[in-house]
Amino acid sequence: MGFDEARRKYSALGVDADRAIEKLKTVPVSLHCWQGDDVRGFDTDPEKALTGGIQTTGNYPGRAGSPQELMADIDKVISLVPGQVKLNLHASYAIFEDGEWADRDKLEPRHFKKWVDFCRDRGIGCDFNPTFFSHPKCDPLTLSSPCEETRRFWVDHGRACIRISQYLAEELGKPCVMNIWAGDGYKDVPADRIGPRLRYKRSFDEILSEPFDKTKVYPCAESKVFGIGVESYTVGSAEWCLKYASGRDDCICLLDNGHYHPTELVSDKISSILTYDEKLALHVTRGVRWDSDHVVLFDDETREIAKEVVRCGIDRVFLALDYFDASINRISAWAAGFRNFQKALLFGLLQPVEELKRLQDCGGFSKLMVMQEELKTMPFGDIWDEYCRACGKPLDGEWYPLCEAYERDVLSKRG
Ligand code: RNT
Ligand code: ZN
Repeated sequence: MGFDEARRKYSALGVDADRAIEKLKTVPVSLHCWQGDDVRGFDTDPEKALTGGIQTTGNYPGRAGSPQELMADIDKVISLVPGQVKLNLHASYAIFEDGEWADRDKLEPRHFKKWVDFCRDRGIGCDFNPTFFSHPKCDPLTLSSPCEETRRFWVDHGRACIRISQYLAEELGKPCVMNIWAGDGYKDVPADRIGPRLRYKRSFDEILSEPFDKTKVYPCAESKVFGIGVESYTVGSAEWCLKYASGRDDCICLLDNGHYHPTELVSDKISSILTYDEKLALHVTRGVRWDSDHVVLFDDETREIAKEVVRCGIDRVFLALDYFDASINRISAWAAGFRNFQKALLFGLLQPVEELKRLQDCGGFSKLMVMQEELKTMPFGDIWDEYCRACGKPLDGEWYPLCEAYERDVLSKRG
């Protein structure tokens, strides 16, 4: 049908497609570096097991094994996706030079200089995450450990990460969201539930006592319901993180939509938090049974999340992706998830929000249902194509062959 005709159809509903496209171009979405190497990082033995209740499955060839390979892969992904990319780094992706190495409690901004150069050259911002997993000092607890030496090590790691986040924000001139997630918990029924939670609180307080500029660094607390090997109890539960973040002016609640019981929907939680808090952060992912990290699809819940973000204020929400699939081409997984979330955001921006609200408020529920259903089959694909064109990025049907070529020319040659 083509863009002009599609634009007319949306306009008849009171929706300005050009405005939606222009807006989406300015919305940063954080691209998680960890999809490129199965969450291994560079600061510990890459063959060690992933801990902290997360797991990658699959052994697809071509995993990035060095900073250079990971950067090349991120560049490839950036070339395949429309929109405003931001990079999301974990502390375990520190880049050491000349045989130097620093443990996590001793990390310094300079260990991320190469990443700053990478982001600056591409004009993008960078978010950051302390890494409280896959390390010998996980006992297996970290910030909630009863062992004071362990707890202190991880607090020092968190404080080092605040300094690194401040450095990233200052160097790149863009705010840095620093997300705190630790997989602390128990496989089986604990005898003491409050002790670890009290220690977790003390650790968070100590980390956030590190001075930082609140207009540049945005610390977050990410909750989880359970993880692999920690099925019975998670220290940083939903209630814990919600209470912690809402109780302070320097911490934001981060919702990962893979971290709830399967019938709980993050799309319904966004407005509850934004009733009280100015800001919210999201990890957009896809839960499947026990796994919380499948590649994001253009599915009902992803669209519903995006619609809520748009309706509540897209500028109030820090958006990040969080999935890792090692069973398919990693670049394709990465790009598909990013594109799908862009699609969902564009879909959200193309809703006739005022009219739908009016129908709800005047009790027009029959028409509301019909309209919401008919919106699903509007010529959305033509607007999406135009958005990709406007961003100078490949359309659906064009980007996957580029992935295949990269696999043939680059990934398949890796050892
Ligand atoms: C794990 C959390 C967390 C991690 C990343 C690697 O369940 O979602 O956000 O995925 O920090
Ligand atoms: Zn997450």
